[in-house]
Amino acid sequence: MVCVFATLLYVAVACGSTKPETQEIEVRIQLSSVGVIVMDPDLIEAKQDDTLVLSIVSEKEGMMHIHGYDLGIMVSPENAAVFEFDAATTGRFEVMFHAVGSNDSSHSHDAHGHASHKGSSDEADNHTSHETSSSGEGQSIDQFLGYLQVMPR
Ligand SMILES: [Cu+2]
Repeated sequence: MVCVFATLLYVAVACGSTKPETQEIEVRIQLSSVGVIVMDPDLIEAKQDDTLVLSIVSEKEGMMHIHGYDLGIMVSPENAAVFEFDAATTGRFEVMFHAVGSNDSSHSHDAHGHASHKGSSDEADNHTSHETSSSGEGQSIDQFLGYLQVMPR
């Protein structure tokens, strides 16, 4: 009987030490000397149900995209992006970088503001969604950065 209690106690302690944690990870997205976009670290590791807080500094403007989770984080050289999410699903997920073209996006945003002021809201919505889906044109690059790996707890 004493032995059973001891075992239960041990299990309880073991469980307590593996409860979900918050992991703060600094991620750098850089242009390497050969013009390839790399992520440091190239493997982001977590345990299931951990909360990940990624601070992302990027030398290039674009979207860091975690496939599987389908999370997109806009990153740019001007601002460090902080992105928080729960690693609820286990597995190994590709992290990609989708660069935005070198076209003047701030200008077209101003134009949108004007258009939505004048037109109906329906019209503005259509226009916006079209703009988003056309991001694959010409300049954009899709670059493999690394993996997010979430281990079972
Ligand atoms: Cu993607």
